[in-house]
Amino acid sequence: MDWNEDVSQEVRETLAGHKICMVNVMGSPGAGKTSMITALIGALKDRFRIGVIEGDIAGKIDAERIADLGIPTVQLNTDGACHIEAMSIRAILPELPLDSLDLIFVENIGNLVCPAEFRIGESLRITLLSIPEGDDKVEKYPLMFTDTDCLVLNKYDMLPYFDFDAERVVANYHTVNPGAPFFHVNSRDGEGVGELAEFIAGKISAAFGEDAALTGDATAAGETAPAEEAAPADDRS
Ligand SMILES: Nc1nc2c(ncn2[C@@H]2O[C@H](COP(=O)(O)OP(=O)(O)OP(=O)(O)O)[C@@H](O)[C@H]2O)c(=O)[nH]1
Ligand SMILES: [Mg+2]
Repeated sequence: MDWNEDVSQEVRETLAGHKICMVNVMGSPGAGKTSMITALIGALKDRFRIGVIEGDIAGKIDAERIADLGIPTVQLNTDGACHIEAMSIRAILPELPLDSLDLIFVENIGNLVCPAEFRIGESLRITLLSIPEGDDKVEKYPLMFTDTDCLVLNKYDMLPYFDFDAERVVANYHTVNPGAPFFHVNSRDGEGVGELAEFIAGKISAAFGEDAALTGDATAAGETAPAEEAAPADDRS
């Protein structure tokens, strides 16, 4: 773990040297990680040059989905490991055009346990929880919700069909991660993705200055409020 921390710091410094923000996307299998990254690419691609590292135990289905969008994408197969380690990111980074990127999304391996334990050089962590997974996950897998920068409640369009108490989830999340932002998102039709995109844009401009944005107004993005001011948890429209 100590060694992973050292390599993670090295990756962070490499990325900072290129003024790249790396976002570590974590969540269960099928929570909608690839769908959310796809939606965020749509929302951010005119402002930032985006690359993607697709983590999967096997196969390259998700990498092909993202590459089809014309985004520089590399597949990282862990051959059985349940998480990505910093060493793997360090090894695969040269396969991306680092001089022509501002933002890299890393889709971590689908699970709510080990990915949270390993830093990979990211500047921002996003934890996804989708409505069909159930509203008890923060209590059962607290580290995933403690050691993150924001929570995305994905598949929010499914709220009317599941016995999911969103207020309970947010209350539990704020018990382990006080004041941290959260977003209600439907990655399939894009609802809520704009607010999340502005949150990310604000983090990039805070880290690298307004110049980090190619064409957008990063200052305005930085002022955008996170989900505490977005749709209330009981808004099922
Ligand atoms: N209704 C609804 N379906 C969604 C949403 N987001 C994703 N899906 C669907 O959920 C399924 C899984 O989505 P993916 O994006 O592949 O999930 P993933 O987390 O990348 O899955 P793995 O890579 O296998 O861990 C797909 O059928 C998506 O169309 C959403 O917001 N609403
Ligand atoms: Mg995926």
